[in-house]
Amino acid sequence: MKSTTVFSSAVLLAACCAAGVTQAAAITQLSGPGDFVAGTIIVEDFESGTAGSPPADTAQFTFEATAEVASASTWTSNVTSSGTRGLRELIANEPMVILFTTPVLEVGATFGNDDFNLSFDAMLKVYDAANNSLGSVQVAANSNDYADQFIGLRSDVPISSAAFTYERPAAEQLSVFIDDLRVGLVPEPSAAALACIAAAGLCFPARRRAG
Ligand SMILES: [Ca+2]
Ligand SMILES: [Ca+2]
Ligand SMILES: [Ca+2]
Repeated sequence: MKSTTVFSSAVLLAACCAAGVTQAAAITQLSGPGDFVAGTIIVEDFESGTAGSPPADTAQFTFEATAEVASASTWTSNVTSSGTRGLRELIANEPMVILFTTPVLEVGATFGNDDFNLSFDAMLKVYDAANNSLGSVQVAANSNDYADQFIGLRSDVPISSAAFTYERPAAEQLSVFIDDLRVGLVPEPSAAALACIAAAGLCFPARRRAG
């Protein structure tokens, strides 16, 4: 049984190498904010910004120069998941890229500005610290022009940046609009684990004695 497993793994590895497959993260799509399980969750609701002005970077989030705080009354028929404002990408056809100061394992947001008569997917793509793609998820926009849908994911590899984008050319010139940007941080080692690492010379002899 064991030799069969080893053989299968070897065959799989050889097949992957032959096909040039890059090892990507395991990505799980999240259906809403309630799916987040991280111990530390940070949410930006964009309510402290001024509509029509660039958002202020926060301790966790760095925004692009082409991002602006946007009024829901202008961009999403006055419907968004919090308050009266969200974040809009100024350049149509461009993704909304957000950098994370502390790496995360979960990311998501409400999206909208999905005007009538257009049928397209919203996409969320995530990247590691070296800007390698870790994977993506997509959601079909309901095209009611409300920011009333969620897109999010969980990765088993730390995420350093995320890009929200609309499928082109189907989305034509629609600007990406997001609200309630939510991330779940990579858990820090527990105090007990840190103490054990710091005192490894003490921990391991103790384990041997116990065994
Ligand atoms: Ca709109
Ligand atoms: Ca808001
Ligand atoms: Ca919508």
